[in-house]
Amino acid sequence: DSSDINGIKNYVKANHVKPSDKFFGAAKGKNVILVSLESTQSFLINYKLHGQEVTPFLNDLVSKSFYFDNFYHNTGQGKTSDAEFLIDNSIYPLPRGAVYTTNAQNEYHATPEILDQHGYTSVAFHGNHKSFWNRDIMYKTLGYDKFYPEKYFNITEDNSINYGLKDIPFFKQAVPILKKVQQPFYAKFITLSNHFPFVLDPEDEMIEPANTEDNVVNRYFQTARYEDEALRIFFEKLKESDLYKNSVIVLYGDHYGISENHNEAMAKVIGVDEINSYHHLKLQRVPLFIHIPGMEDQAKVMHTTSGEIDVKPTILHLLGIQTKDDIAFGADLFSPERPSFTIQRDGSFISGKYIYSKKDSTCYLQKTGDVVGNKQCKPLENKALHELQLSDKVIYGDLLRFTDR
Ligand code: GP9
Ligand code: MN
Repeated sequence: DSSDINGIKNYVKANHVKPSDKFFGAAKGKNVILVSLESTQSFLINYKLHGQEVTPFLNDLVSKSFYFDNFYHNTGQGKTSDAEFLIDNSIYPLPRGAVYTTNAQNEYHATPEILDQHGYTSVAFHGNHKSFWNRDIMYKTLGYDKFYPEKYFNITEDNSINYGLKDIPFFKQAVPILKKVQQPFYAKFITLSNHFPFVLDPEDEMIEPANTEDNVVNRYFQTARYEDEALRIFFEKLKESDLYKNSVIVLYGDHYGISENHNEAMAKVIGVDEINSYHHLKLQRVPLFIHIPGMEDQAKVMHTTSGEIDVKPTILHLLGIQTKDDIAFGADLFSPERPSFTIQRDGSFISGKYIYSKKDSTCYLQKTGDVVGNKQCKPLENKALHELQLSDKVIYGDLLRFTDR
């Protein structure tokens, strides 16, 4: 009932980290362009296959952005939609099922709703059917003003594959629509081409497949290479207008692309004998870029252990919006006070010092992968479970009904 919200408020307040003086408001009034990178894992960044870069555009972007190399997805069965939920709410998705489909009628206090009070328009673009993951319903709940799904694009047999429109025509067709959106805006782009089973038309292949025994893994590099080219074109199109310099561009990998079923090939890819639960958790890293045109000279690789849960307060603080009364479980990525810590949906965690696998109850040193006694991980394991429980309560009890705007 409504009294449950008080315990949660207290927990969130106690864990709130104060924004960095330097970054608070650094992008005040700018547009936010958010790009969900389908199935994109961090090991691709700066990876060389057959002597070639798999993500040349993103590799170059590292040197012009705040790039987070210990950033993890926190998703569950709701995959892309769970990542979207985390990014907009800083609340964990559910232990089973997809919050986008099971709890789309709840009360939320998502970034689009908050930004609405600051004069922003929020839109989302995606080259698949509007009802996939119940997006058409959930986007209204979260405060998106307009959703541009499949029917707003010219989709043909030639320019689509797998789940829908290919990423290059997606960005090419979306930018002219974006140009007409009232500024300042919060605009989300959900890519699609790098999706299992990672199929491409021959004319879109820009790198040879890898040569492990596993064709899924082999093709993954090719669809990721194609996605990278689509991003290059997207930036080029943005730069043709004022949109580029008036925006902050946030790119994030939504979740893993290569599941545990492919561990044998992945061991070869990352150069280990066998993937244990330590390697598995490290493979849950996804790239996060925060690119702020005009601030390229301050570009930096940020090593803080973090996750999708942390993006909402980070964006709001960059825009100069306080979040101390928000029910949010993440912490500003630029705050010098933030703890190096993130949680996996199964209760595993990664901290600056330890990695704990819930699946086989093993505590590792984060840096070396050496196994240490479980009691060293216990306090943070308890914190992870407690935080997940509180977050689940918010959703199952629809508790944001009892908070004020
Ligand atoms: C579907 C796309 C893929 O529209 O976002 O979703 P996923 O299967 O990755 O959750
Ligand atoms: Mn996805």
